[in-house]
Amino acid sequence: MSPAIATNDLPVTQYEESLIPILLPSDIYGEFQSNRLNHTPPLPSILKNPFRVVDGPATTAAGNPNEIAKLFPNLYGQPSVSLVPGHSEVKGQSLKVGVVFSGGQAPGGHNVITGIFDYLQERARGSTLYGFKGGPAGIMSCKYVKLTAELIYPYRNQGGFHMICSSRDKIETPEQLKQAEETVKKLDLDGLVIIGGDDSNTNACVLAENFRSKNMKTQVIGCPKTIDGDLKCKEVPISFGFDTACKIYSEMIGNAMIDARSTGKYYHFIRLMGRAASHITLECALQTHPNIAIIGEEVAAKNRTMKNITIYIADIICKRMELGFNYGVIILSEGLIDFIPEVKQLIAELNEILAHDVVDEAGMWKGKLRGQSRELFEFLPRPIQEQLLLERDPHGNVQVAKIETEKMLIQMVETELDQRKQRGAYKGQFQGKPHFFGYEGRCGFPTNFDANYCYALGYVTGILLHSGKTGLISSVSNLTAPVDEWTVGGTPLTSLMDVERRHGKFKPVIKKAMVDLEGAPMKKFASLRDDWALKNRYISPGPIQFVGPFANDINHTVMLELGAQFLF
Ligand code: FBP
Repeated sequence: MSPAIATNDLPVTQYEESLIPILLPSDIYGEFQSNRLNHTPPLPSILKNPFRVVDGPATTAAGNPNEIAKLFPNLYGQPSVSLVPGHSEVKGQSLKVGVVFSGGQAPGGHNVITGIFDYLQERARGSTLYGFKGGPAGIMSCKYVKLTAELIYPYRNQGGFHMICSSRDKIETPEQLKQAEETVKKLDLDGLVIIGGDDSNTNACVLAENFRSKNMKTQVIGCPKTIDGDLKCKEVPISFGFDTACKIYSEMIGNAMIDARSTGKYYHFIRLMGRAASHITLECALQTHPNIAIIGEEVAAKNRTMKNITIYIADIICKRMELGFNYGVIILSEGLIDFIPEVKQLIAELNEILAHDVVDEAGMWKGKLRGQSRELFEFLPRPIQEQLLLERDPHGNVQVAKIETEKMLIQMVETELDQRKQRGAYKGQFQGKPHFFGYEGRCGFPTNFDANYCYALGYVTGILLHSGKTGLISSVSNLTAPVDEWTVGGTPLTSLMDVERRHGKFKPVIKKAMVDLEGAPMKKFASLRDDWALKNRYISPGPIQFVGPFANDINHTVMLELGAQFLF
């Protein structure tokens, strides 16, 4: 293995010498990082040949259409668009475009930017692409960098969002909207691209509506980003980053399985990222076959209490003990806590209290909790109480990444097993090992799928802007087919919207796509989980492959949801 090389020494294969990247002198790339720069994402054939942008039928909203129509009078009802072979009416005029990362990282984000950049270079010569620094705050404070070929080059096919960084700021108040208007006017922007999750794309829609209501020329296009996989609809089969994050977590779960089996004495309780929906947990279960995977949506649908979940886990541990297995692997999503009906109720009450009251040690605020919620709050271990009271994120969400549900479950299972032991119903030695696999999965090298998907998303974003569209999220579908056959277009953001209670008020939000309990991935899991619980059917998928026979494999969720034939 050759030593890490300075980026100034990066091999320049497909770029001219003058495009050698400019990074900080301290930035060095290892052999693999440099090698990934050479991956050239293939484009779907529709994007390589002459195409036309065609409108589909008018759309409505995901929920409360009347409210959404009132809130977005200039955008509501817009048709989806798709690209079909034909002669383009789009003129090759140059564009000024700004792009921003919003929210948590998701592998592939840099390729969205390179896709937009390459489109502008190839089809809208003379265009300028600006990157807003530090997320939406960069739009409001007009902090930007002009994205050139030199600057973009070292980020091709690399993980992270560090080319321009990100944040969770919301552009919402009249003052913030005004600041955004001033920025787009100052830079004379034709287009603004928001690469984000459900909350960020809600923001994109608010901005698009605001600009259009003021007859401003700036169009706004969103891109579906989030490892959580909960920003999707018929035309947007998955958000980018999900594929990579699940493969990284699955490798780590597989390793924990081998550890459990080797030592024969630990139960690994692994909490996985996924703030609300349990798509990541479900996908990782399908990839690795743990003894238990707790799917939040099912817990809510079946009205499971914390006690029920504890007993379910303890029962399996006891049965495994009888079979001679004093070890196992249990996975759960970080959003689980918010699905347990009694905790959900407590969180809803705490949200209202945090929005309107002073929450201090004196504890007067606790008087506002209803009886059952107060009892539950007092019952929870002190660290969990404190974690539930942490400040909400700027979009009003509980910061579930900071709530150590895995530790709470270990404590509860331990107590349950101790009681069983006293009754002679359990003879094992339970040792729970808590893990949280979160941030480390959000910043890895994008899989070939995410690298290619993101590049296509970026490219189609350029097309949507060039053809005068606004208030759309770019979409790339038919993802189980070879890249050549992928289809592309744009979906109105208003068609994904509903109204929800946030920060103690009703707000328009993109409706999260939760795990469908009747969907193919869940059905597959439900049909296999009893077998996985007692027998060791562990699969250790190993690290992500970038070349070789499995390099282009797609995650189970997308394959199953799109109806592809799939062998386990
Ligand atoms: P996005 O929805 O913004 O993509 O973020 C998803 C996520 O990674 C969640 O899985 C996690 O709960 C959260 O971000 C963590 O947020 P933060 O980065 O603010 O700690």
